Amino acid sequence: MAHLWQGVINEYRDRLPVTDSTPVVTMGEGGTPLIKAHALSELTGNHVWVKFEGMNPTGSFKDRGMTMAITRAKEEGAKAVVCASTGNTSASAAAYAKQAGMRCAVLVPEGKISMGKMAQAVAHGADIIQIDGNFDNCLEVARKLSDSYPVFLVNSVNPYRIQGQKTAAFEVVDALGDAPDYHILPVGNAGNITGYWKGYTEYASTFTNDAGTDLPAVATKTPVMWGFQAEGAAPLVAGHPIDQPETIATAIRIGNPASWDTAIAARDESDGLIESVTDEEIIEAQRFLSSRDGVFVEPGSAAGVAGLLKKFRAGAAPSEATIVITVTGHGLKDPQWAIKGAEAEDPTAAEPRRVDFDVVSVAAALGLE
Ligand code: AN7
Repeated sequence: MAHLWQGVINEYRDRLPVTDSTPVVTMGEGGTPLIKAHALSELTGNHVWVKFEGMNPTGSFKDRGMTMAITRAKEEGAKAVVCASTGNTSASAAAYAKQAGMRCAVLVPEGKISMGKMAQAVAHGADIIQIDGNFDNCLEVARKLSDSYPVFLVNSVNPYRIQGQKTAAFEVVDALGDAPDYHILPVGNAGNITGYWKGYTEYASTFTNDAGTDLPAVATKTPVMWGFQAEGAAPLVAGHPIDQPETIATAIRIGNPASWDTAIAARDESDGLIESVTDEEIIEAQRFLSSRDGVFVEPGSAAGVAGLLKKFRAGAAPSEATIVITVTGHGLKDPQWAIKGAEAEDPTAAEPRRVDFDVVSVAAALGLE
Protein backbone atom coordinates (compact mmCIF):
# COMPACT_ATOMS: atom_id res chain seq x y z
CA MET A 1 0.00 0.00 0.00
CA ALA A 2 1.30 3.43 -0.89
CA HIS A 3 2.75 5.28 2.07
CA LEU A 4 4.41 8.68 2.11
CA TRP A 5 6.03 9.93 5.32
CA GLN A 6 3.98 13.02 6.14
CA GLY A 7 6.60 15.16 7.90
CA VAL A 8 6.90 15.58 11.66
CA ILE A 9 3.78 17.70 12.20
CA ASN A 10 1.38 15.25 10.58
CA GLU A 11 3.19 12.19 11.96
CA TYR A 12 3.02 13.53 15.52
CA ARG A 13 0.17 16.03 15.33
CA ASP A 14 -1.59 14.83 18.49
CA ARG A 15 1.49 15.91 20.47
CA LEU A 16 2.08 19.25 18.75
CA PRO A 17 0.44 22.70 18.98
CA VAL A 18 -1.64 22.45 15.79
CA THR A 19 -5.34 22.21 15.00
CA ASP A 20 -7.23 20.79 12.02
CA SER A 21 -7.21 24.22 10.41
CA THR A 22 -3.47 24.84 10.82
CA PRO A 23 -1.87 25.37 7.39
CA VAL A 24 0.95 22.82 7.68
CA VAL A 25 4.13 23.79 5.81
CA THR A 26 6.19 20.64 5.35
CA MET A 27 8.91 19.24 3.13
CA GLY A 28 8.63 15.73 4.54
CA GLU A 29 11.26 16.33 7.23
CA GLY A 30 11.99 13.77 9.95
CA GLY A 31 11.83 10.00 9.59
CA THR A 32 15.61 10.08 9.42
CA PRO A 33 17.70 6.90 9.56
CA LEU A 34 18.83 5.49 12.89
CA ILE A 35 22.03 3.77 11.79
CA LYS A 36 23.90 1.13 13.76
CA ALA A 37 27.48 2.37 14.14
CA HIS A 38 29.28 -0.97 14.17
CA ALA A 39 32.85 0.31 14.54
CA LEU A 40 31.92 2.73 17.32
CA SER A 41 29.93 -0.02 19.03
CA GLU A 42 32.80 -2.50 18.84
CA LEU A 43 35.43 0.00 19.98
CA THR A 44 33.47 1.25 22.99
CA GLY A 45 31.68 -1.98 23.92
CA ASN A 46 28.22 -0.48 23.58
CA HIS A 47 25.25 -0.61 21.22
CA VAL A 48 25.77 2.69 19.45
CA TRP A 49 23.28 4.15 16.98
CA VAL A 50 23.56 7.42 15.12
CA LYS A 51 20.47 9.45 14.28
CA PHE A 52 21.50 10.83 10.91
CA GLU A 53 19.83 14.23 10.74
CA GLY A 54 21.79 15.12 7.62
CA MET A 55 19.04 13.20 5.79
CA ASN A 56 16.49 15.99 6.33
CA PRO A 57 15.38 18.07 3.30
CA THR A 58 17.97 20.81 3.85
CA GLY A 59 20.59 18.51 5.33
CA SER A 60 20.28 19.23 9.04
CA PHE A 61 18.05 18.68 12.08
CA LYS A 62 16.86 22.29 11.86
CA ASP A 63 14.06 21.26 9.48
CA ARG A 64 12.11 19.63 12.34
CA GLY A 65 11.77 22.90 14.18
CA MET A 66 11.45 24.95 11.02
CA THR A 67 8.34 23.13 9.78
CA MET A 68 6.65 24.14 13.07
CA ALA A 69 7.98 27.70 13.11
CA ILE A 70 7.07 28.44 9.49
CA THR A 71 3.69 26.74 9.91
CA ARG A 72 3.03 28.99 12.89
CA ALA A 73 4.22 32.04 10.96
CA LYS A 74 1.80 31.17 8.16
CA GLU A 75 -1.02 30.62 10.63
CA GLU A 76 -0.40 34.13 11.97
CA GLY A 77 -0.38 35.57 8.47
CA ALA A 78 3.31 36.48 8.41
CA LYS A 79 4.73 37.62 5.07
CA ALA A 80 8.40 37.56 6.11
CA VAL A 81 10.58 35.65 8.55
CA VAL A 82 14.02 36.38 9.98
CA CYS A 83 16.70 34.35 11.72
CA ALA A 84 20.27 34.62 12.93
CA SER A 85 22.37 31.63 12.00
CA THR A 86 25.69 29.87 11.91
CA GLY A 87 24.41 28.42 8.62
CA ASN A 88 22.00 25.54 9.08
CA THR A 89 19.08 27.50 10.51
CA SER A 90 19.38 29.99 7.65
CA ALA A 91 19.45 27.19 5.05
CA SER A 92 16.34 25.65 6.59
CA ALA A 93 14.47 28.93 7.09
CA ALA A 94 15.24 30.00 3.52
CA ALA A 95 13.87 26.75 2.08
CA TYR A 96 10.75 26.51 4.24
CA ALA A 97 9.93 30.19 3.73
CA LYS A 98 9.90 29.61 -0.01
CA GLN A 99 7.77 26.50 0.42
CA ALA A 100 5.31 28.77 2.29
CA GLY A 101 5.57 31.63 -0.20
CA MET A 102 7.25 34.00 2.25
CA ARG A 103 10.22 36.28 2.22
CA CYS A 104 13.19 35.24 4.37
CA ALA A 105 15.96 37.39 5.81
CA VAL A 106 19.01 35.75 7.37
CA LEU A 107 21.68 37.37 9.53
CA VAL A 108 24.99 35.52 9.46
CA PRO A 109 28.42 36.16 10.99
CA GLU A 110 30.70 37.48 8.28
CA GLY A 111 33.10 34.88 6.90
CA LYS A 112 32.05 32.25 9.44
CA ILE A 113 29.47 30.15 7.66
CA SER A 114 30.46 27.28 5.41
CA MET A 115 30.23 27.53 1.64
CA GLY A 116 27.57 24.82 1.39
CA LYS A 117 25.24 26.57 3.81
CA MET A 118 25.78 29.96 2.18
CA ALA A 119 24.98 28.33 -1.17
CA GLN A 120 21.67 27.11 0.23
CA ALA A 121 20.60 30.57 1.42
CA VAL A 122 21.60 31.99 -1.96
CA ALA A 123 19.83 29.22 -3.87
CA HIS A 124 16.59 29.77 -1.97
CA GLY A 125 16.69 33.49 -2.61
CA ALA A 126 17.00 34.64 1.00
CA ASP A 127 17.93 38.23 1.81
CA ILE A 128 21.37 37.57 3.27
CA ILE A 129 22.90 40.11 5.63
CA GLN A 130 26.44 39.55 6.89
CA ILE A 131 27.07 41.02 10.32
CA ASP A 132 30.49 42.15 11.46
CA GLY A 133 30.21 40.05 14.61
CA ASN A 134 29.49 36.51 15.77
CA PHE A 135 26.27 34.46 15.96
CA ASP A 136 25.34 35.92 19.34
CA ASN A 137 25.47 39.44 17.87
CA CYS A 138 23.34 38.29 14.92
CA LEU A 139 20.71 36.81 17.25
CA GLU A 140 20.53 40.03 19.26
CA VAL A 141 19.81 42.02 16.10
CA ALA A 142 17.31 39.45 14.80
CA ARG A 143 15.36 39.61 18.07
CA LYS A 144 15.24 43.40 18.00
CA LEU A 145 14.24 43.38 14.35
CA SER A 146 11.29 41.07 15.02
CA ASP A 147 10.28 43.16 18.07
CA SER A 148 10.05 46.38 16.06
CA TYR A 149 9.36 45.40 12.44
CA PRO A 150 6.89 43.13 10.62
CA VAL A 151 9.10 40.04 10.50
CA PHE A 152 8.54 36.76 12.34
CA LEU A 153 11.50 35.33 14.30
CA VAL A 154 12.23 31.66 13.55
CA ASN A 155 15.25 31.08 15.78
CA SER A 156 14.85 28.49 18.54
CA VAL A 157 13.92 31.21 21.04
CA ASN A 158 10.60 30.73 19.24
CA PRO A 159 8.99 27.91 21.30
CA TYR A 160 7.44 26.36 18.18
CA ARG A 161 10.95 25.44 17.03
CA ILE A 162 11.52 23.37 20.17
CA GLN A 163 8.11 21.73 19.70
CA GLY A 164 9.18 20.52 16.27
CA GLN A 165 12.62 19.43 17.38
CA LYS A 166 11.24 17.23 20.17
CA THR A 167 9.93 14.83 17.49
CA ALA A 168 13.44 13.45 17.04
CA ALA A 169 13.22 11.90 20.51
CA PHE A 170 9.84 10.38 19.59
CA GLU A 171 11.37 8.80 16.49
CA VAL A 172 14.24 7.29 18.49
CA VAL A 173 11.84 5.70 20.97
CA ASP A 174 9.51 4.53 18.20
CA ALA A 175 12.47 2.89 16.44
CA LEU A 176 14.09 1.22 19.46
CA GLY A 177 10.92 0.35 21.35
CA ASP A 178 12.05 2.38 24.37
CA ALA A 179 14.36 5.26 25.21
CA PRO A 180 18.10 4.51 24.95
CA ASP A 181 20.26 4.47 28.09
CA TYR A 182 22.25 7.47 26.86
CA HIS A 183 21.58 10.19 24.33
CA ILE A 184 24.61 12.17 23.16
CA LEU A 185 24.59 15.30 20.97
CA PRO A 186 26.45 18.50 20.08
CA VAL A 187 25.37 21.66 21.89
CA GLY A 188 25.53 25.17 20.41
CA ASN A 189 22.57 27.46 20.96
CA ALA A 190 21.12 24.56 23.02
CA GLY A 191 17.75 24.30 21.30
CA ASN A 192 18.28 20.69 20.28
CA ILE A 193 19.18 19.32 23.71
CA THR A 194 16.15 21.22 25.02
CA GLY A 195 13.93 19.67 22.33
CA TYR A 196 15.18 16.12 22.88
CA TRP A 197 14.72 16.32 26.63
CA LYS A 198 11.21 17.68 26.16
CA GLY A 199 10.41 14.84 23.75
CA TYR A 200 11.85 12.11 25.95
CA THR A 201 10.08 13.37 29.09
CA GLU A 202 6.74 13.78 27.30
CA TYR A 203 7.01 10.24 25.93
CA ALA A 204 7.86 8.72 29.32
CA SER A 205 4.62 9.60 31.11
CA THR A 206 0.99 10.33 30.35
CA PHE A 207 0.84 13.42 28.16
CA THR A 208 -2.18 15.70 28.12
CA ASN A 209 -2.30 17.34 24.72
CA ASP A 210 -3.73 20.71 23.66
CA ALA A 211 -7.12 19.13 22.98
CA GLY A 212 -7.19 17.86 26.58
CA THR A 213 -6.74 14.22 25.60
CA ASP A 214 -4.52 12.01 27.77
CA LEU A 215 -2.01 10.09 25.68
CA PRO A 216 -0.41 7.04 27.34
CA ALA A 217 3.34 6.82 27.96
CA VAL A 218 5.30 5.28 25.08
CA ALA A 219 8.67 4.88 26.85
CA THR A 220 9.41 3.34 30.24
CA LYS A 221 12.33 5.66 30.99
CA THR A 222 14.31 8.70 29.85
CA PRO A 223 17.97 8.62 28.77
CA VAL A 224 20.99 10.19 30.42
CA MET A 225 21.77 13.27 28.31
CA TRP A 226 25.37 13.98 27.36
CA GLY A 227 26.03 17.25 25.52
CA PHE A 228 29.33 18.34 24.00
CA GLN A 229 30.44 21.83 23.06
CA ALA A 230 33.58 22.83 21.16
CA GLU A 231 36.34 23.76 23.58
CA GLY A 232 36.70 27.32 22.25
CA ALA A 233 32.94 27.84 22.40
CA ALA A 234 31.91 26.12 25.61
CA PRO A 235 29.95 28.62 27.73
CA LEU A 236 27.83 25.94 29.40
CA VAL A 237 31.01 24.23 30.58
CA ALA A 238 32.63 27.48 31.70
CA GLY A 239 29.45 28.62 33.42
CA HIS A 240 29.49 32.05 31.76
CA PRO A 241 29.07 33.45 28.23
CA ILE A 242 32.14 33.45 25.97
CA ASP A 243 32.66 36.81 24.21
CA GLN A 244 34.82 35.54 21.34
CA PRO A 245 33.88 31.92 20.67
CA GLU A 246 36.27 30.12 18.30
CA THR A 247 36.15 26.69 16.70
CA ILE A 248 36.55 25.21 13.23
CA ALA A 249 33.09 23.71 13.83
CA THR A 250 31.36 26.93 12.75
CA ALA A 251 27.89 25.40 13.29
CA ILE A 252 28.46 25.50 17.06
CA ARG A 253 30.58 28.65 17.25
CA ILE A 254 28.20 30.20 19.80
CA GLY A 255 29.14 31.99 23.02
CA ASN A 256 25.82 32.69 24.71
CA PRO A 257 23.24 29.95 24.08
CA ALA A 258 19.63 31.18 24.00
CA SER A 259 18.35 27.98 25.65
CA TRP A 260 20.93 28.08 28.45
CA ASP A 261 18.62 27.26 31.37
CA THR A 262 16.76 24.44 29.65
CA ALA A 263 20.06 22.85 28.58
CA ILE A 264 21.27 22.86 32.17
CA ALA A 265 17.91 21.44 33.27
CA ALA A 266 18.20 18.61 30.71
CA ARG A 267 21.68 17.84 32.00
CA ASP A 268 20.72 17.86 35.67
CA GLU A 269 17.30 16.20 35.47
CA SER A 270 18.79 13.35 33.42
CA ASP A 271 21.84 12.98 35.67
CA GLY A 272 23.90 13.82 32.59
CA LEU A 273 26.75 16.10 31.65
CA ILE A 274 27.78 18.89 29.30
CA GLU A 275 31.51 18.89 28.51
CA SER A 276 33.78 20.06 25.73
CA VAL A 277 35.90 18.52 22.98
CA THR A 278 38.79 20.08 21.08
CA ASP A 279 38.76 20.85 17.37
CA GLU A 280 41.28 18.03 16.88
CA GLU A 281 38.97 15.59 18.65
CA ILE A 282 36.08 16.79 16.48
CA ILE A 283 38.00 16.23 13.24
CA GLU A 284 39.16 12.82 14.44
CA ALA A 285 35.61 11.80 15.33
CA GLN A 286 34.29 13.06 11.99
CA ARG A 287 36.99 10.97 10.31
CA PHE A 288 36.25 7.89 12.40
CA LEU A 289 32.55 8.03 11.60
CA SER A 290 33.02 8.55 7.86
CA SER A 291 35.89 6.12 7.32
CA ARG A 292 34.78 3.35 9.69
CA ASP A 293 30.99 3.52 9.90
CA GLY A 294 30.19 5.11 6.55
CA VAL A 295 28.36 8.14 7.90
CA PHE A 296 29.53 11.54 6.65
CA VAL A 297 28.71 14.47 8.92
CA GLU A 298 29.90 18.05 9.21
CA PRO A 299 32.46 18.89 11.94
CA GLY A 300 30.00 20.37 14.46
CA SER A 301 27.84 17.28 14.05
CA ALA A 302 30.71 15.06 15.14
CA ALA A 303 31.02 16.67 18.57
CA GLY A 304 28.84 13.99 20.17
CA VAL A 305 30.92 11.18 18.69
CA ALA A 306 34.06 13.01 19.81
CA GLY A 307 32.59 13.20 23.28
CA LEU A 308 31.89 9.48 23.47
CA LEU A 309 35.41 8.66 22.23
CA LYS A 310 36.89 11.05 24.81
CA LYS A 311 34.90 9.58 27.68
CA PHE A 312 35.73 6.06 26.52
CA ARG A 313 39.46 6.80 26.52
CA ALA A 314 39.18 8.33 29.97
CA GLY A 315 37.52 5.11 31.21
CA ALA A 316 34.35 7.09 31.87
CA ALA A 317 32.04 5.60 29.22
CA PRO A 318 29.35 3.03 29.96
CA SER A 319 29.53 -0.52 28.60
CA GLU A 320 26.81 -2.72 27.11
CA ALA A 321 24.59 0.38 27.05
CA THR A 322 22.27 1.46 24.26
CA ILE A 323 23.58 4.82 23.12
CA VAL A 324 22.05 7.12 20.51
CA ILE A 325 24.21 9.92 19.14
CA THR A 326 22.55 12.64 17.09
CA VAL A 327 24.71 13.63 14.15
CA THR A 328 23.06 16.90 13.30
CA GLY A 329 24.12 17.87 9.77
CA HIS A 330 25.41 16.39 6.51
CA GLY A 331 29.12 16.22 5.69
CA LEU A 332 28.55 17.86 2.32
CA LYS A 333 27.70 21.11 4.11
CA ASP A 334 31.37 21.79 4.84
CA PRO A 335 33.59 19.28 3.02
CA GLN A 336 36.97 20.97 3.46
CA TRP A 337 37.49 19.54 6.96
CA ALA A 338 36.81 16.00 5.81
CA ILE A 339 39.61 16.35 3.31
CA LYS A 340 41.91 17.79 5.97
CA GLY A 341 40.98 14.92 8.29
CA ALA A 342 41.81 12.35 5.64
CA GLU A 343 45.08 14.12 4.81
CA ALA A 344 46.09 14.01 8.47
CA GLU A 345 46.16 10.22 8.12
CA ASP A 346 47.58 10.15 4.59
CA PRO A 347 48.94 13.37 3.02
CA THR A 348 48.07 12.10 -0.47
CA ALA A 349 44.50 11.04 0.40
CA ALA A 350 42.88 13.82 -1.61
CA GLU A 351 45.23 13.48 -4.59
CA PRO A 352 44.11 10.32 -6.35
CA ARG A 353 46.82 8.61 -8.41
CA ARG A 354 46.77 9.19 -12.15
CA VAL A 355 46.88 5.98 -14.13
CA ASP A 356 46.69 5.20 -17.87
CA PHE A 357 43.32 3.94 -19.03
CA ASP A 358 44.06 0.27 -19.25
CA VAL A 359 42.93 -2.40 -16.85
CA VAL A 360 46.39 -3.77 -16.11
CA SER A 361 47.68 -0.37 -14.94
CA VAL A 362 44.59 0.23 -12.77
CA ALA A 363 44.85 -3.24 -11.24
CA ALA A 364 48.55 -2.66 -10.54
CA ALA A 365 47.79 0.73 -8.92
CA LEU A 366 45.21 -0.98 -6.68
CA GLY A 367 47.66 -3.77 -5.79
CA LEU A 368 45.37 -6.42 -7.29
CA GLU A 369 46.90 -9.63 -8.57
C1 AN7 B 1 25.16 20.94 12.54
O1 AN7 B 1 22.21 27.16 12.33
O2 AN7 B 1 22.74 27.50 15.70
O3 AN7 B 1 22.44 23.42 20.32
O4 AN7 B 1 22.24 28.96 13.52
O5 AN7 B 1 24.13 23.55 12.80
O6 AN7 B 1 20.34 23.33 18.99
O7 AN7 B 1 21.98 25.16 18.60
C2 AN7 B 1 23.20 25.61 14.39
C3 AN7 B 1 23.49 24.74 15.40
C4 AN7 B 1 24.64 21.32 16.15
C5 AN7 B 1 23.82 23.03 17.67
N1 AN7 B 1 24.96 20.83 14.95
O8 AN7 B 1 22.46 22.85 17.93
C6 AN7 B 1 22.38 27.74 13.40
C7 AN7 B 1 22.78 26.97 14.60
C8 AN7 B 1 24.79 21.56 13.84
C9 AN7 B 1 24.28 22.86 13.93
C10 AN7 B 1 24.15 22.59 16.30
C11 AN7 B 1 23.97 23.39 15.19
P1 AN7 B 1 21.75 23.74 19.02
